[in-house]
Amino acid sequence: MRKIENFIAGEYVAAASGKRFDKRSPLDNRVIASISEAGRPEVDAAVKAARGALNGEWGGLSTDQRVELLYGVANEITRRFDDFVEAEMADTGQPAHVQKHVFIPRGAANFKVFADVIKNVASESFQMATPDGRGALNYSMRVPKGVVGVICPWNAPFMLMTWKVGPALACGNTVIVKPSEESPQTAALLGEVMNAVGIPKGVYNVVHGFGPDSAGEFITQHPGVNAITFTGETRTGAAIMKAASEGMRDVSFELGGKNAGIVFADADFDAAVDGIFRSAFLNSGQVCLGTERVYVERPIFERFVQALKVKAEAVKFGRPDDHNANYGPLISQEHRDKVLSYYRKAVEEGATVVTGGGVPEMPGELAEGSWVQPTIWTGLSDDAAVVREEIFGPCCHIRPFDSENEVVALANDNVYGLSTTIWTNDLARAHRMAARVEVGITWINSWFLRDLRTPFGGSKQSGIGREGGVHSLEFYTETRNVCVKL
Ligand code: NAD
Ligand code: 6OH
Repeated sequence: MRKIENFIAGEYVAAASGKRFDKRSPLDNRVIASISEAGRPEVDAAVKAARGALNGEWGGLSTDQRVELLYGVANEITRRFDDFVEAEMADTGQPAHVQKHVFIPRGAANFKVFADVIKNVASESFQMATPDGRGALNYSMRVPKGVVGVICPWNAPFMLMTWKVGPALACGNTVIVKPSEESPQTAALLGEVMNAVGIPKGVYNVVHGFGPDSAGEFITQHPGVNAITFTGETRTGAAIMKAASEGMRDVSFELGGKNAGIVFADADFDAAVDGIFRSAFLNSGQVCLGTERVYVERPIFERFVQALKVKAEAVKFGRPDDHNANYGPLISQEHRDKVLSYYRKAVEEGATVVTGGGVPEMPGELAEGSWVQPTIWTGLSDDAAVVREEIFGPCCHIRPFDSENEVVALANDNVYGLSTTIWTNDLARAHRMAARVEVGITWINSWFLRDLRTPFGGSKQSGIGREGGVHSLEFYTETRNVCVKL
């Protein structure tokens, strides 16, 4: 069993209270780590260290020097690739191939890409006339916000955490990261990388714990934290926003979703089935961009449902490193219970269960894990809870539609607006749809294809602000104008 401590001012430290909590494996519910739970004293110490670094060596570095250090971080993550893969697999139970090909490489890229962005960003300048005829020069500079609180979820822990830490550090901030209580390991490991590369102490801090009345809330309440970036549930975002209003701290939020997948009859059928299969079931459905509502044009509806069913029934459950397996469990028993409650609710609400709806039979100790079957429903009304609320599990409801206008109305009839994936070979229709569906991110004939320079974030209750490329700079810096009388 691993012991995981907080990482403050470059040192791994246990909380003074001695409080610890357990992390259990999603595979078999065994305790795999004991984690020190930070209290207010540790959050105070982390803020102090972060402030000290800003006022010290880190704050004095040039952009080029910071960029070189961040390239170093990316390289060191790549050098320790297997350690990150192993830690993330242990926390999430998700297959090795997803960690190796998507999540951990993205962690390294998040440092490299934002180092490149900050290196290449220009600033504005204006010459102005003055009464004495000599004029003045205005120029703007980007300065860091200061100490940034980074509060993270468990579904793609390392990718989503570095997606914030990378740009925050590139912009010259210091951070206090609060990983999810369900996925503490990769954030802890990144401390070793920071020290190995020579990132000054106090730039990257990690405090472990929970949300309310624990490390998460203590960060949001701390007057020394200048801005808060958060990925997680919408109602947690609301609580954080309230806390951030004290002291007028800025927030950036990536929140929940109930994303629509839309398939037109003219789409490449096999590509659409593959795409919707991924969007509904990747990472056991625990992806904010996932599609839990699928709308399929009526002429291909039955055929589509059958084709998706075949794929859903072909998944092979097993351990992340089992080469014969390709499908993992949910993050925890608590989350499994929530997902299964929706599986029951779907039946109560009158769904036809096309496939799944329960728990797979697992051998031996795996029987104790948080496994659930990929599940497909049809036949629910548009106001069913299962069609409206985010479940965050491997499931989707499929409904037929007859026209573009109808499907736009169906897709938009939701409080969330994170992303959508639209499958069609009609180019004009694709662009019309992209303009009408109320989301932050639209994929056409693809899903989760990510260029880190592009704006990422949600509309409606799916978020506030955009991150990615120069959009991240908007959040992680203040723009200061300097006026020089000539
Ligand atoms: P969550 O909101 O329960 O927890 C996220 C983090 O917030 C955790 O670290 C938690 O400890 C902390 N937290 C909880 N209450 C807090 C409080 N009052 N103050 C401060 N911190 C608090 O979310 P989760 O269950 O970890 O993640 C799943 C959710 O995240 C889903 O809703 C999913 O859609 C969303 N998500 C969104 C995106 C996106 O980019 N939009 C990406 C991934 C996940
Ligand atoms: C949510 O589960 C996935 C979010 C993905 C990103 O934030 C990203 O940058 O690709």
